[in-house]
Order: sequence, then structure tokens, then C-alpha cells
Amino acid sequence: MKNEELFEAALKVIPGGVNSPVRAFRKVGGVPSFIEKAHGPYLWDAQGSRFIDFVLSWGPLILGHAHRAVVEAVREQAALGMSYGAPTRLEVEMARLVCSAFASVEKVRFTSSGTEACMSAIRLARAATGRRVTVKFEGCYHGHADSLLVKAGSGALTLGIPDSSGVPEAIASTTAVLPYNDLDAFSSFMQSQGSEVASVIVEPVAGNMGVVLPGPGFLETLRAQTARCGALLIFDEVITGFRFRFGGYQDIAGIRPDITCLGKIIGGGMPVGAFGGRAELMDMLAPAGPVYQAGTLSGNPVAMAAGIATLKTLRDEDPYEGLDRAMAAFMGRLCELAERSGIPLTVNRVGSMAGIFFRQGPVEGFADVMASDAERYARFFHAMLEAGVYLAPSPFEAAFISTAHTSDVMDQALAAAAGVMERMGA
Ligand code: KE4
Repeated sequence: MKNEELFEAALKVIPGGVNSPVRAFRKVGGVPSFIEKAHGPYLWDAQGSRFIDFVLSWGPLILGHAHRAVVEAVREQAALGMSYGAPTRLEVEMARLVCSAFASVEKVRFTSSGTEACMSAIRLARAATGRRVTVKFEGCYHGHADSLLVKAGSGALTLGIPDSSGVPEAIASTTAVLPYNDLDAFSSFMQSQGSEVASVIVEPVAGNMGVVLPGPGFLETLRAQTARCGALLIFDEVITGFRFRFGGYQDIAGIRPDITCLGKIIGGGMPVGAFGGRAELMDMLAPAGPVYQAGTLSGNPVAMAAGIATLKTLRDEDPYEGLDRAMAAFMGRLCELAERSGIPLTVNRVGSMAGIFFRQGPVEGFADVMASDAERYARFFHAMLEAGVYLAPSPFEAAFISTAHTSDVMDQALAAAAGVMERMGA
């Protein structure tokens, strides 16, 4: 069946034809590609077209699709049962792996999504401080829990509904939204309202408004001000966890948050989220303490098996330098190609995660992102898709590569980009 036929059928039984809005190509236009299979760096759609995948399921597939060790682990565990609703040794092994990678995490609770991890972390912070206000930053996205859908990024920004309907004013009013990278705005807010703040949640590298790096002193200021006011600092490392190193961006930044949220890579493509921190804080969670948090499939054995295989492969193979070099080379050449074609392009990159903005000059915050040429991104997206490269169908997302993106694969992607840039510049 063709993508169009599948989309038509999907629209009849699934809202918007998708189970997550950003997949619907709304920001770039056209019919979404229905994917039939994937292997290594490649996706194949329903029409048998092959693409080099720079989305990797929005980050999780850092080892590429259908990695042998991960598939084997899933196959083996599935044959032993899909889910027990009871504790397993796999969860202990996975928790030990996460705690070994994050000095700030002594105990961790697994969930089935990043949304649940962030939602639960916010609740834990409210209980620990006895306060009600959460601070987040414009353009950052922490999942779709009511209190966090305020000036959110990712799909919410993509669809232009950063403040979702259905969120009662009473709940939205517990969330303060400040400009990312604006130290003065944050400091003056904490000066006047700090005593009300339960937690400040931040993506240490923003990946849901394209990619925006923390400016000098930004994360340090968040740490200092939250400590001063008795608020908790939550690092949402759902994207950045295990993306740049075997651990989090927190070690690169030298910042120790109170709670860390994880997802994506730790599930190896299966539904896994997690949040962790100091033992005395985490022991406030039921059944050890008064903060209720639960999930039928939390710590699901098949998902744990995928996560353990993924994290052990990352720990033992340590592919991070190679990933960094490959993405640096690719994005460097992309900028040269754009310049040669007279196309304004700015790329923000950390390791194997990058944001592509059609704009001259730095992109250091939400206003710069919104001033970028989203229409030109849409044209670039479709031209690259035509040329066999699958980028994020929104300028408010990140591009990722995996260990399966060999130099040959990257050369193929560059050749596609060269043709596209030439045609766009003509
Ligand atoms: P999930 O509930 O989608 O597993 O995780 C929510 C979440 C939390 N924190 C960060 C930093 C995130 O990026 C996400 C989810 N990311 C988006 C893409 N950037 C998921 C894609 C989608 O919504 O389909």
C-alpha cells in the first residue's frame, strides 16, 4: 500500500492519523512516510523507498535499528514472558547500570515514558519542598503532563499549540515559564518568587526547539539560585542521557542536579523512562514514602532487556568520540555546501545531536529559533527525503546519528545534501 492510502486509512481510526502529533508532517506538509522496517542506519517505507535515518525514533536508536545484541536480548526475554507485574532481577541490573553512570543518582524509578518520568519528578519535588510552583523554559518540552504543557516545544511548538487546550488555568498557573539562557530573567524571578518554587526543570541542552546550547553560566546560575532558594533542580536528560557519553550532559557541564529524568536511549527503542536522585529524596516515593507513583508496565522485563543490552553495548564499546567526529564532519560540510549556494544556515551541535536552522547568525534562544526560516526548512526536508535522507519533519527537533552511520553512509547523505543545496541555491 502507498503512504497516501495508509494515511487515509489511519485518519479514519486514529486522530490525525498518528499516535504522536509530530509524526504527522504538519510543519513540513505532505503525507507522512509509513515505515515498514528498519535496519542499522536505514528505514524503508511502505513503498519500499529506503532512507538514511537522522531521526532514530527521536533519539533512542543510538546503536542503529535492529542492533543484533538488542534484538537478541528482546527475543530471549519475550520467550520467557512479556510482563509479570512483579519485580525482576532485570530491573535491579538496569537500575545499577543507570546509577553507575550518574553520580547524582543513588536510586532510580523506571516508568514507560519520558512524560511520566518528568511528571513524577515534578510531583516528588513539590512533596519534598512543600511548594507548588514549577519553573520551565520557553521552547523546552518535558512531555505532555498538564502542568508542563505551557509554552512547550517539540510537537506542541510544531503545531503552534504550546499551551494546550484542556489544561485548567489552576494547573497552568502553577508553572512559570522563563526565557531559556536568560540569566537575568531567571535570577530576578528567583529573587522575588524563589520561596514559592518547588523545582526548576530544564533540558541542559535544549532539543525541542531545534538544538540550543546552554549559554555561559546558565546552568550554573540555575544550580546556584535553586540551592539558595531551597528549590530542586531537575535536569531533563531524556534526550541527552547517554547521547554524548556514558552518563549525562550534567557531567560535561559539571553540575549536579537534584533529580535527573531519562528516557529514549535507556529503552533502546522500547518504552522506558526513568527519574532518579539522592536516596533520601527518592525514598519519598511509594511504597517507601508518601508520594504516589506507579505503572503497570514500569520496568517491563522486555523493555529492561532492551535497555540493558543498549547500555552495556555503549559502556563496553564507548562509541562517543567516533559519533562526535562523524556528526562534526557532516554538519561542517553541510554548512560549507550552504555557503557555496548562498543559503543562510546555522547548525548548533553537541556530539551526535544537531539542530539545523535556516538563518544567518547565532541561534541562542527561543526568539532566534522562531526567527529562522521554517518554510525553507520544509523545502529542505522534502528535497532530502526525495534524495533518500529522513530528517525530522519539523525545524523544532534534533538530528541524530548512530553507530550504524558509517562513513560510507554519511558520504551518501552528504552527496544527497550537495545536490539539494545546489538546487535550493539556484
Ligand atoms: P515521551 O513521553 O515522549 O517518552 O518523553 C517526553 C520528553 C521529555 N523530555 C524531553 C527532553 C523530550 O524530548 C521528550 C520527548 N521528545 C519528543 C521529541 N523531541 C518525542 C517525540 C514525540 O512526541 O513523538
